[in-house]
Amino acid sequence: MKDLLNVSIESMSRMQIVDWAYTEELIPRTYQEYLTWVANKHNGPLKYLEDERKEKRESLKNVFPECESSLVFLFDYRAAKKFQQKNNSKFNIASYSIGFEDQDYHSWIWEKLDVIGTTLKQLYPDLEYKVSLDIHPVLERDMAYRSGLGWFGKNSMLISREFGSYNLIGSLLINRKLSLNNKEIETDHCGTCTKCIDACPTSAIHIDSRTIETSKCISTFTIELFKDAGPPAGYPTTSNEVFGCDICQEVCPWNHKTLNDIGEIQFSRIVDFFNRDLELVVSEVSRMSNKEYKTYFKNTSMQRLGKKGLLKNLKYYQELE
Ligand code: B12
Ligand code: SF4
Ligand code: SF4
Repeated sequence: MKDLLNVSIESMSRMQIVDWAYTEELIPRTYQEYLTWVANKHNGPLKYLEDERKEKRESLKNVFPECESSLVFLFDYRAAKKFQQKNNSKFNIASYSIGFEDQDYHSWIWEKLDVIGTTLKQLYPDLEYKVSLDIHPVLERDMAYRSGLGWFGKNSMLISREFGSYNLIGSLLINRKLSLNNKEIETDHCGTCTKCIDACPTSAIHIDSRTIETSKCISTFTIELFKDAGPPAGYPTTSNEVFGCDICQEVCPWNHKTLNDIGEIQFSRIVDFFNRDLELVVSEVSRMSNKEYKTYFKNTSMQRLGKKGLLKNLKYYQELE
């Protein structure tokens, strides 16, 4: 197993994996906190977090009955953030959306996890695995936490001491135990800092519970809501968020030093698209048919939002002009 992982380290960095860990804990350490969050209605419009899938999040066995252990990986998009900081775009989009060659991260990361799973199967012919990445009822930040990859920041992001929070979490649920050691659980390193809470334009962060009130979060409004039910107070922003929001990560000291350590991506078609005057962006999106929009943004994170959803977000900046 160790040999396989040594061989894989090089290919892991090509997969933008900056850290990974192993855990045999199948039950989230913060399931009760999640239940409290739902009881307080902080899931807002995201109903899938309160329906019958709520109980499923109590154990990985509910998602993959044979599960005995899991490998949890952090997929890095710091190079995208660095690129955006250097090439000040007129409109801001979440860095993850350009961090994987402009591709929707679900397909990009899924493919990489599948490669790792297939490689593991060569070593253990009886091994079965299931990829866990957003779509299953799994508390993924908790998986990363209980495997020792980081702590829950006050902004609710999983933060790694070495790599910050500009990373996505993807896991393999495995039907057997592997002879691997656990990392130690990371302790809290937020201390008395409140930068993320002070910077959030819509006051979406609850300081006591380290959770987000989803209905106030710009990320919900700009990515998850396709119809316009009105934006949270504080949107539109002075920094022009039109798809997702990274503000509570941008101000986090744990993301500052770690950005110095890396290079940047060279190009992003999506950033180019949004680096124009508002009028031009709106007229180009408006003249596309729905089909043309889907073709233009095919395999990117913007595809799911759709033409209507994007125009809904842009409308609030038009109203400012
Ligand atoms: C729903 C969802 C959202 C919602 C709600 C976010 C939220 N904070 O709950 C919205 C649409 C707002 C959202 C936004 C974003 N998301 Co999101 N989202 C999810 C999703 C699908 C489920 C999260 C969930 O279950 N939330 C319920 C809350 C209660 O759980 P939680 O956030 O994990 O919080 C835990 C801790 O806060 C802890 N806890 C609670 N109380 C307390 C108290 C104390 C004292 C302590 C120590 C801990 C603690 O328990 C909770 C349960 O485990 C996950 C993928 C997944 N399946 O897990 C991605 C995920 C969390 N999102 C992710 C990302 C990248 C984002 C954005 C950065 C995207 C963007 N740029 O716009 C923003 C960040 C906003 C933010 N600050 O959280 C990543 C986070 C990676 C990381 N390093 O943390 C995930 C893991 C996706 C992935 N595969 O990588 N997201
Ligand atoms: S993602 Fe933006 S709106 Fe949501 S909590 Fe963070 S700063 Fe606030
Ligand atoms: S900005 Fe400060 S309080 Fe917020 S997550 Fe980062 S270290 Fe923690």
